[in-house]
Amino acid sequence: MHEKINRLLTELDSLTAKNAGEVEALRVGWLGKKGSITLLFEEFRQVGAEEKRQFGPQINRLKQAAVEKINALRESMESAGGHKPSFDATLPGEPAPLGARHPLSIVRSEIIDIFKTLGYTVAEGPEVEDDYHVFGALNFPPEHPARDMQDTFFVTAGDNPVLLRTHTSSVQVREMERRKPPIRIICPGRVFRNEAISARAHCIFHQVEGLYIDENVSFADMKQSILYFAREFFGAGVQIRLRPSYFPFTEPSAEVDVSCNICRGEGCNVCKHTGWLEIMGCGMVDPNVLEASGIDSKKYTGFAFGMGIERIAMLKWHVRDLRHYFENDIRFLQQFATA
Ligand code: 2NL
Repeated sequence: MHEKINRLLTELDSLTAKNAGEVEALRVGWLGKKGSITLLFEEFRQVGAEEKRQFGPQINRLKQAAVEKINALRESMESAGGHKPSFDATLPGEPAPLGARHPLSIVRSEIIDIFKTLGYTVAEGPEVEDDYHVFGALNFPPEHPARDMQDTFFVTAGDNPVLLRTHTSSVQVREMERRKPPIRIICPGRVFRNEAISARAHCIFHQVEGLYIDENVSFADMKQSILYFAREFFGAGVQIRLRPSYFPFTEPSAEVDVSCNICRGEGCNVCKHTGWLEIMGCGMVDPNVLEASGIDSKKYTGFAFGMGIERIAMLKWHVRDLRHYFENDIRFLQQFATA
């Protein structure tokens, strides 16, 4: 009996199984009704008292070892995915997380939709431009500081440099060159300025510019169009005010403020206690700009305006730092999810 127990112990040591079925076959072969260990116990019951004392502990250790070995084999099958699946295939699936539209994209669409109701159509053009379409055609004097290396990203230097557009006015110039009035366009797009990145400035940002050219287009038309836009975007209750300003491409020019919708004019830190928030620049297109693109400035007049999408989105949602728009932090972006 001693030899039998030792032989079974050695055999037990070298047991292996390739799948759950084999583990089950081993269990039956060792511990089942006719298993080696069960039969050994039957044999043990027949022996005398002296032998029982001698072999009892050994035979119990053998059975214990067999149970442990077979359990270990079964566990290794399950963790390898062999036995039962570790998931319940009848449970409903986990929904795939939905993304959200980028806040700049939401605001751009809203702005475009409002101007579409006034008959504007969207125009787009190249981000990589020549000096003429970004500056020359827009009445920038040759030595104007905006052409300076400090502001403009140059792709090539020299007499006829290639550069990244600093505003989408270049798109409007191209439209004026190839079309006859009436022209009523809205030009959204990415623009580039060589600035140090901070909470309030970035080297890439987004603009929407608008241009309306026809006979008898007046400053009053401009003011009313902008008031309509402001009330559609910020709410029917808002007021606008125009402050005199300067742009090389418009004369006269103005800065547009909208009444602060946060404090309703009471004064808060968003409007810096003025009750007003700046939303865009605008003006009557300078006759030099019309003539440069082949439009008769005696017959036609027009107005133009431009706004930064980042700034408008900051005012809409009280975004405190421009860099949020470019960092793609899911915790920021998810706040704009609609579903
Ligand atoms: C601002 C101000 C402005 C324009 C853009 C424009 C374009 C042409 C002719 C005349 Cl082709 N003007 N655009 C006019 C006034 C202001 O933008 O603060 N933008 C962020």
